[in-house]
Amino acid sequence: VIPGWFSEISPMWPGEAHSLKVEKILFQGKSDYQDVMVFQSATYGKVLVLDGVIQLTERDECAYQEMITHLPLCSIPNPKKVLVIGGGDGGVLREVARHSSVEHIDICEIDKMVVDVSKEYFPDVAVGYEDPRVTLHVGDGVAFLKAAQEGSYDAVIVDSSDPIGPAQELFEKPFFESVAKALRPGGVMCTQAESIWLHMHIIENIVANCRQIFKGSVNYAWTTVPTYPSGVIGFMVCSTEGPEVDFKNPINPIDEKENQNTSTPPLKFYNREIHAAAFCLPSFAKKVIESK
Ligand code: AAT
Repeated sequence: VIPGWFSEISPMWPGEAHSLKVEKILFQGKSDYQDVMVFQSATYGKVLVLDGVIQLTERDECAYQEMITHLPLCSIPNPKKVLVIGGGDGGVLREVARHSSVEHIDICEIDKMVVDVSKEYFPDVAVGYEDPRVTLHVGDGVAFLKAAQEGSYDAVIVDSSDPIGPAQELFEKPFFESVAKALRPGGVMCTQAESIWLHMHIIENIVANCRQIFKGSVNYAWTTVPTYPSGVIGFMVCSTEGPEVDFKNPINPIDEKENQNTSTPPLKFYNREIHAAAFCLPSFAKKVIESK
């Protein structure tokens, strides 16, 4: 550990730890679920850390939040009802709100402290909560989905932390079953699905489960996020049986209508080309994912 630097050490990426130089620690607390910390970094703006793991930095959050949201929402016509699991910082809400067809956004975040801290330290991210279409539910995403009305959502976005801690069940088969149930026919799910460099065993397991559960289409996509372990993160992008969804050819582009909501700054990362490219996999990952 280098004095004055934050190092992200976890058994989920043994033998390596990305470090950021700390200018100032702004918040440190312990919620019912996890340790919560915010610090000012020298080069990535403010950083939100849960249980020692980086959740977002001001500089690169756009890559993750835009991709996890627009990969599913730009792939279906007129999404109206959207559910976000996790994502207490509000960044995914900010992105969902860009879609003018959306009428209602539920978010179920387990940890109220994440919501409060984000509103205080990350106003450009938590701005998502200001949209009148948003309803916040504080609770466990697993329980929320079990109780959700069948077939009621066009899209479910699972912006979840890693499977050590409160998010563990969000990577398990029963959870994916309740996501599929809560979606309308031809509805879409996009879920945080870790790194092809570090977690092929976790990815294999998610893909195998999703192939059994999602009878529409099952895909893995990925993007670069410099402050996530290995610098990349992936998404499981699936649809239920019903109207076919071709994720690789987005039919609901956002590029042209991005400035509709003038209180939100324009997209920084997502565009049509990067959407299609996100589904191209390196050979080693392609082999494993296609064999499942
Ligand atoms: N958008 C920032 C990126 C995240 S945040 C993940 C959120 O999921 C956290 O706010 C956490 O409190 C919440 N969460 C964890 N478990 C649950 C649960 N069971 N139900 C509801 N919300 C939950 C993800 C960062 C990925 C990091 C990659 N290394």
